[in-house]
Amino acid sequence: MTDGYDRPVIGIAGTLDAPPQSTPFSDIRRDITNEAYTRSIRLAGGVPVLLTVPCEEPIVGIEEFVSLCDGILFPGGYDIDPSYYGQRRHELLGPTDVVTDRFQFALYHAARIRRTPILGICRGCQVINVAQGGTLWQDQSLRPVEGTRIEHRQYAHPTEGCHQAFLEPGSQVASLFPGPHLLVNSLHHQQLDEIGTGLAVSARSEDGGVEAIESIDDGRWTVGIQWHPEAMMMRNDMMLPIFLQFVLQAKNRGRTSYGH
Ligand SMILES: [Mn+2]
Repeated sequence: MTDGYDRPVIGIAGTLDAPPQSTPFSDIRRDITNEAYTRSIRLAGGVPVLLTVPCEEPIVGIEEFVSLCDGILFPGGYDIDPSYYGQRRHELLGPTDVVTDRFQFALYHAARIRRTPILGICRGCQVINVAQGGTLWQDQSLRPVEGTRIEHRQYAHPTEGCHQAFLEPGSQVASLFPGPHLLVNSLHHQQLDEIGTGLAVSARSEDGGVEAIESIDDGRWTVGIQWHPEAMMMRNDMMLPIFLQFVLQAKNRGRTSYGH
């Protein structure tokens, strides 16, 4: 048998979500991910596992989760409670869930201490920025734009590119792609505002919105993508380099760095 059982284990941070209409357990939420994330990780050579949201307080088991994983993915989801970045709730804020927030921030900080490679997508990109001390525009309409504003809520065609992301030369994200810009999908109503400590912007949209961030010079591979590469992967492999690099980083720097 040629299988060496050496595929990196990629933990996907869980999300508590409303149960479907069909279930009799109507008061019991589901702890979810979706097949676009798991399929993208598998196509890149990783083994995805769901890290379920602890509901007790104080939460336990975070260290065990991080020990199990070579890399951790923070997926799309609901808005982050703005108290995490020192703001009151704006009327345009969407639904939030404090239990998921509490878990994901604890998981993020534990993973950073362990130097575990981190990929954040959409809300996950926002989790990275807020965890590093950055802030968000609670709705895209609140961000001042010079010139033509792009509609970033393109929910009708979730797997299709709809606007360009201009890649910052020399950035890790730019190094994954051959050209200076990428056509990306856009399914977000919030945007990054102030960028957190130790992070740099690695892509912007035509209207100046932040579309990707990454950690700088601290030896940790932490990348946030505001678009949804996993959903675009349902259509073609254009976004595969993001997942290949994440899984490679996980393989090289995951559990082997235990104790550093
Ligand atoms: Mn966008």
